[in-house]
Amino acid sequence: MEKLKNLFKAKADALGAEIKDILKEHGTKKIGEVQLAQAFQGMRGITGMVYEPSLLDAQEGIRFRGFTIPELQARLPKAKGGNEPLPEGLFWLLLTGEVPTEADVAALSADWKARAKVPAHVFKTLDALPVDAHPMTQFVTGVMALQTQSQFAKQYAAGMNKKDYWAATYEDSMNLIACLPEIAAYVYRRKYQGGKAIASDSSLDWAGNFAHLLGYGSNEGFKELMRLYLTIHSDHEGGNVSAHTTHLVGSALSDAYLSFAAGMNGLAGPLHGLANQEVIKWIFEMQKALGSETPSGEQIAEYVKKTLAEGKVVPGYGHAVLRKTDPRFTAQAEFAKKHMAKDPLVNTVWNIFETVPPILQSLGKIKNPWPNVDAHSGALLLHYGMKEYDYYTVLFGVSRALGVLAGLIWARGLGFAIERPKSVTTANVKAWLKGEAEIWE
Ligand code: HAX
Repeated sequence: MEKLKNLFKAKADALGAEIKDILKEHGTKKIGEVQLAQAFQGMRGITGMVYEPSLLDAQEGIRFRGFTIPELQARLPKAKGGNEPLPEGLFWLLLTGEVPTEADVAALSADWKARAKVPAHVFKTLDALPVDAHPMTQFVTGVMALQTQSQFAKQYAAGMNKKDYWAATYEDSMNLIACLPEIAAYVYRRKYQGGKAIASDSSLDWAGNFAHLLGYGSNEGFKELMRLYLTIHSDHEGGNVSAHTTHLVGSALSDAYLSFAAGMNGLAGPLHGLANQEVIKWIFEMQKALGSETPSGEQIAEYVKKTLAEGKVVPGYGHAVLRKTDPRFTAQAEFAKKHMAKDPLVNTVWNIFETVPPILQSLGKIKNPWPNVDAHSGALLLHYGMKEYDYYTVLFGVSRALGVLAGLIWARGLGFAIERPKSVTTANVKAWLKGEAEIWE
């Protein structure tokens, strides 16, 4: 895959030179100011990092190198007979900013197939875990076991020139992405299918083969869903927990495996990626409590109020940056309208969408009452028979690799510094407010 590697290098050299000039002329220019509340409340709204693959607009949603999801669906190459974009094309776009040709995507697909060599010790490591360990624990353990293959770690130990960091990170990232479907599918087959692993099908694309490895190889609808799913979950700019963690850990020159595993531990939190399992769990609990598979709007409203009264969040709703319905929710709703418009669970998801936002809005404190990506994904997976909802975040994780590893290659390509923001203590803040001390900078 020399074309992609060389294209990235040319882009990184050009942007690196531009950044040097920008900083020389404008390096002291302020891009914001930090309020005390932001320091105490999750650094919301502080612009404090540069991340190349994607950008989130609070009103419009995610832009992958400037493209919306419908634009990706129209422009990226597709599988033969398919309508959804191939994630290989999305990765090419995230890494280079250029829309790849069909031939580029076919070559990348072939390259990942050739790199998909998971050593036996990774599976043995997974086998050492209790089978009931959470799938995200198993997934991250598999990634950590694969870290033995890191070229970056080996080359660094041998004395690598900093000019070569990007190339070693590129190789590690490509190898890791290539191996993730096998590791993720092994976790699924081990936990839910009695350990009967399936061999890769070399005729399939990355997402199609992942569907096949999971055991859905004869289901064309599920393969198409995987192509869309793995494309739209890939990236959401740099500040979210999984992307920022990968970036932060990578800034210490931890290799791609260590950095990605760290990001995945963040994705496994219920306020982030685990929300996709929480949504389905919450819907199932609601159906049970109400004694109905298709509760009415009034019944849903009562159950939402009960959830809030118990001091819990309504999973799948709200966002730290977005202030509108997530276009990733809309893309999944469109897919459902096309392929499963009468599915009762999908219709319940749509009823919840009608019911929840006004209730959350009425509380007055929630900044975004609209659904996010996780509100819809589980219903699509269940339609095709994937009922093991505690596995869903692993699917998200496989997809997220495409974005955060493209971001990591860029960070090493641009030679970004180790991240180290300043913290203060509340005692320091109190003394500063009384005029008795400086805020240390
Ligand atoms: N249900 C109930 N309360 C909610 C809520 C929801 N869906 N969303 C926000 N709130 C509450 C917050 O908990 C907070 O309450 P307190 O003041 O009592 O602490 C208040 O409303 C203000 O929060 P906010 O400023 O609107 O939201 P945050 O930026 O703090 O948090 C979250 C953003 C996504 C974490 C939040 O909306 C949430 O918890 N949503 C439910 C979980 C979820 O769907 N997470 C997935 C998000 C998308 C993602 O990362 N996917 O991977």
